This record gives sequence, C-alpha cells and structure tokens, in this order.
Amino acid sequence: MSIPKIEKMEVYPVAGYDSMLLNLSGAHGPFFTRNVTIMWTDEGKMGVSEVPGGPKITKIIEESKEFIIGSSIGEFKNVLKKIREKFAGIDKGGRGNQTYDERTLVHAVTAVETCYLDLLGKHLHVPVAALLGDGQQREKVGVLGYLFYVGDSSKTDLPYITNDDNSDDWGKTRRKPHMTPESIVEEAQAAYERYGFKTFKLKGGVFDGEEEVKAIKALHEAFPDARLDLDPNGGWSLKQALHYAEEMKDDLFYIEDPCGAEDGFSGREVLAEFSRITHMPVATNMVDTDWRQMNHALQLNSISIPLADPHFWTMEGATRVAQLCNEFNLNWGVHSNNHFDISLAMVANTAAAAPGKIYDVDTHWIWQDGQYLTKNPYKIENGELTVPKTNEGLGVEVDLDAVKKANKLYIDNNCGARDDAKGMQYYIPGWKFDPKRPAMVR
Ligand code: GKR
Ligand code: MG
Repeated sequence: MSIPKIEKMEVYPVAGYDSMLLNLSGAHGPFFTRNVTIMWTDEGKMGVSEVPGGPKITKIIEESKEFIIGSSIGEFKNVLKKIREKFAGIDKGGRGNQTYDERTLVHAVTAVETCYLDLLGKHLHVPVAALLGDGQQREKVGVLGYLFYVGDSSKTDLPYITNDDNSDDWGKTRRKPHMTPESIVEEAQAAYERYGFKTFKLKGGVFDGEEEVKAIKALHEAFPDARLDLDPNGGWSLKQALHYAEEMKDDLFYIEDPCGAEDGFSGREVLAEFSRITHMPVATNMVDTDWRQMNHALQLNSISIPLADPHFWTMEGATRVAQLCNEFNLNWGVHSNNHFDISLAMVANTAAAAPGKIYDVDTHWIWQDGQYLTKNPYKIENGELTVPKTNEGLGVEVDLDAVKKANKLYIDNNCGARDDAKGMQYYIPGWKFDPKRPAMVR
C-alpha cells in the first residue's frame, strides 16, 4: 500500500467580518484575520487547518514548505520537529500582555500539524479525535455562549458589517450595541434561543468591575441554572479581584484570569493567592500557556481550569494538557479567538479526545456563524457540537472558492495582525492599551 505524499501546500491569509466586541485590549475591528493552510497529496486529497492571522505566522508556514513538500503523511512529527528547530527562539517576547496570544511559531506548527492530522484521518478513515491522546472519548462536546459588551460601530467610519442575518433574534442583535447589564441579558437570551447554551462566559475588562458584577448578577437572575464565568483578562488588581469575587461568589460557576502579574509577582503567584483566599475555581488562558508556565502554575496551585487552546498548544499538545488535567483532578477547557468553521472543527475534535470531565469549551463562532469556509460546518445545537465516530479527518470539506473570497477580503482591506486599539480610539481619542485598566476606564 502506498502512503500519500504532500505534493502541494498553500497558505491563505483570510479575513471575515466581526462585531465591535470590547475587551481589555480595546475594540475588535470590522475584520478578524486567520491563516488557512491547505495541503494536497499525490492522491488528490486535501488537508486543512486554520490558525490566527497576521503576516508573521503566514511567513513561518510558507518558509516551512521545504520540509513539507515530498514528505509522506506518516512523517509529520519529523516535519514538525524540523520547523520547531528552524524557528526556535523567534517568540522571545512570549504571549505578550494583550488578551490574545502574540506568539507565532506555535500557531504555525499547529497549522502544519492539523493539515497532516486531517489527511491521516482521511487516509485511515477515522476522525482526528481518534488519533489524538488516548483516542476519541465522546461524540458530544459542550460549548459555552461567549458574551461580549458590543460597542456602537455607527460611531466609527470603519466598515463594520450590519444586517447580515435577520433570520432570528441572535442574528439581529449580534451587530447592535450592548453596553448595559439588561442588554447583556438580551444578548444571552437570543444566543440561548438559537444555540441552547448551558454555560455563559462574559468578557469583562471593559467597564469598572462593579458594573460587570451587575451584569453577572443580571445573568444569574435571568438564567439561574446556567454556569457563569467572567473573564477580565487579568485587568483587576488582586485587591479588586478579591472584592468582586466576594460579591459574585453565589453567581459564578468559575472565574477566569481575575488578576495577573503585579508588584513584581508573576500572574501565577498572584492567582495562587487569589485561589487560596477565595477557594473559587479559576480558569486561565494567560498564565499557563506552555509547559514551563504550566509547571509553575501547578506547583503553586494557581488555577484549576487550564484553557488549552489547540491553536497555541497544537492539537496534540492541548490533548496532553487534557490528559494531565484528568490525572491531576483539574478541569480542562478551551480558549478561543474569532475564527471560522475550520477552527470549530479543530476544537470539536480536540475536545472529543480530551479524557475526563471537561468544561464547556469557549468559541467565538456565534459572532461569525454564517461565514463559512467549509461546505459542511459543525453546528452548535442544545449547547453542543457533535463529532460522529464515522467522521474522517476533521470532518469538514473545505470550500476553496470561499477561502479565496476570504483571502480577497484580507488583501482588499489591507488586513494584518489584530489591533484592537484603533476601534477603541473612536470612543476615547488617543486610547492606549493598559493591561491593568478596563478599556472604557480612562
Ligand atoms: O476576543 O476580545 C477577545 C478576547 O478577549 C480574546 O482576545 C481572549 O484571548 O477570548 C480570549 C480569552 O478568553 O481571554
Ligand atoms: Mg480568557
């Protein structure tokens, strides 16, 4: 039997439309960007992946071609090793202080890894989930409803999308401003009606903490059975975090990065103090983003819910984190950024392979739903994604025309890496990112 070889690879920097979502880093621009990689085998099969956008990541994937073209799909781990060696040291600044991870190499490695896994799954007639860790653990994956404060995009002259989906309340409301607790509840209600979420996460770090406490209380009153999470991305001091946590202790199911590095102490040290004082379950996508950080986070008992995004851990790495969580009685979850439906398939497969009792996974998909790069996108129903054991590879068929259109949108609008400061400056002239001050507090 011949083993398929990679004959061709293309990286497409792509853009899609977004709402003016607010967070500690500012306001999301009208476009979000991603890098879509496609590999073709000599048997004519396509393997696909999606990772965060930006030219630095595009370049690394492009410059990895020398190891990829001509390799067999069985050689993929050797290929990843060579890429890691060639670009070692490129991310000296680490993940950075923004809410999103600014590293490049790990995203590029994931882009390549996922294409091979997709092809291997197709070749072996199994889902990618079956190839990860200890194999597929479940078909149903719980997903949370990711709520945001949404700015008034009509205050800007930026080309934010409007009226792109009038099919139901969610489609109508997701492009409108949501700046009050009442409006956040309306947002949650509309999302619940379409997707059936049992967990909601509110992105904080936008208003003064007391205001965000009010939004959580309003959500708890409207959805008394829902599991709630608030994530200010480490924007509060330890003192503030302790105060707000006390106020929300009967409302939250868990809290995410309530505080971070301060006064010479690392984020892991400060979160360890928070955890010890409050006994609250703490999630993070900011302080245990690689194995070295994970080691310290575990020794300090800083957190109990590592949000292991396959995009910055790789699909195999995120599954290893899940195995560790299962053995160490931690709860595994997934972090997200804006993404298309290829990433949704990546998250679904990783979570399907995660052993033990995992938390409902994060996804921004509800803000993009309708902008498809595949012909058969996964659907969120009753708050769940489904990965049938009969799937092959990621379980999606890439729509090359749609990818090329999204690539044109990226080029026509001069897109690049994410920058949330620009949109925010319409609200507050001269606005600059401050990792310790909510975006609207200046
Ligand atoms: O999309 O604005 C956003 C989020 O704030 C994102 O940048 C974070 O990386 O969702 C993420 C989180 O959980 O921190
Ligand atoms: Mg977070």
